[in-house]
Amino acid sequence: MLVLLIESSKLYQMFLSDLFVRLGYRPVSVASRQEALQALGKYEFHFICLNLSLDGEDTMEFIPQVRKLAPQASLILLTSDRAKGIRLQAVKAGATEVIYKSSASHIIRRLQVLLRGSHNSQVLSNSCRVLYVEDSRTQAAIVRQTLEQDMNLQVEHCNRAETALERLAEREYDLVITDVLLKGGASGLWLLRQLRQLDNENAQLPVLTLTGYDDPERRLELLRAGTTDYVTKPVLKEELIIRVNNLVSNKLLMDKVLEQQAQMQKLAMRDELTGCYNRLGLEELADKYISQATRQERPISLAMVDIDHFKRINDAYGHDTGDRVLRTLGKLLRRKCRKSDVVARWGGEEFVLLLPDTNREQGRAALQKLRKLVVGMCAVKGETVTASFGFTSIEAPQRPQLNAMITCADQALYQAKEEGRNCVIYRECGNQNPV
Ligand code: GH3
Ligand code: MG
Ligand code: MG
Ligand code: MG
Repeated sequence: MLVLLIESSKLYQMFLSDLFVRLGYRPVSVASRQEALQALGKYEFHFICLNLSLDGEDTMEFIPQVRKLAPQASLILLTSDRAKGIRLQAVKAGATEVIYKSSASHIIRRLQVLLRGSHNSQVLSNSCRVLYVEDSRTQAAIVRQTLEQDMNLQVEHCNRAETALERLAEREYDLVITDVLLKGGASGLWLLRQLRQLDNENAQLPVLTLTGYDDPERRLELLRAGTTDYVTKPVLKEELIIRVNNLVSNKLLMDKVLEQQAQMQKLAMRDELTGCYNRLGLEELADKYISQATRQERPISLAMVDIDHFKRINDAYGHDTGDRVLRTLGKLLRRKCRKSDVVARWGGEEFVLLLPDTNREQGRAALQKLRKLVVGMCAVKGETVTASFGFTSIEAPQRPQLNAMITCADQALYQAKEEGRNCVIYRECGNQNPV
């Protein structure tokens, strides 16, 4: 994020510039009004620091010009003038806040608060969990205090990288903070490398490393190993807060995006009219269930269900009534099947049921039960609606395949229609003769 520093004093400019860099911002320093206006025309700034004594001119008049060019930015006036009414005057002119140039720590503290208020206003909930690896008890106590008290985060602390890796396998975290040098065991760098090599979501977990070395070689080594960010020791509290805030906020945002993606995928897998899975959904889930059945050598059955004389219902009572029957049947199938069963609308008035852990006998019993329920529950204006069922089952050592099972169940369904409808027919997969 860009920060504009409008400051004529070289010393202050250096101090502020260095501070913002440490806080994770990109400062642009200018020394005059003209340069400031040029920069404002070129870039969009999130934060602007303006020194009142700029050029010895009347800065109060300059504030509205800056405000006009950066209506969204936080505009901070830095001043050593303690005269009464300055703050009010500045805010009226368009400034967001005024900071008095007293001590450096005062400026840092005030800026910190304002920066948090400007765009990092997201309050991290205490359900965010941080895994913190640190061998020094004193250092651990200080950092924990900041994370827990100031940031409202849940912190789990451990001394060793090996322990951290075990914890990561057991629970979910939103951030890992690790010291680099850890006495009597593997280093934070080792932990970082292990983490990035995992083949689960933890490989993408944000990691903040705390390092005692501030030389470029070490920093590059950490970055190459995959650290998301780092803080050099001694840890500046304000810096830690901002970096942790950024990392956790990004993680939460990414979680939200992934959740929305999953939600959209879920919607894409559903049939709008009946709420059952559509073909895409069936294929996705069948993949999972079929490989599971193969791996565990468990039986699996697949049924094709088709409403009898559905055309007549449409013709006699209209398409809307036909739709209502489809919805009722979809709901009935979903309610009466097991949770692990997949109920999908194959198209028109045909449904596919994928029944994991179900052999031929169990399949027949379940489908007969469903057939009777359809007779009892799906009536239109007093007229009974029935459905025909064709199904097939696969058991080890035979390997189930979705397409082959569908073809086979469809043949069995055709047979059911031939035999007078409202019945359940089995056909062995790969065998042309019905049993
Ligand atoms: P059978 O017992 O042999 O299955 O006879 P059927 O009339 O059920 O079979 P057919 O395949 O001849 O007709 C299916 C009908 O289903 C024709 C089509 O208009 C209707 N249909 C397909 N999709 C929908 C839908 O989404 N809503 C409604 N209301 N009708 C649909
Ligand atoms: Mg250490
Ligand atoms: Mg049909
Ligand atoms: Mg039909």
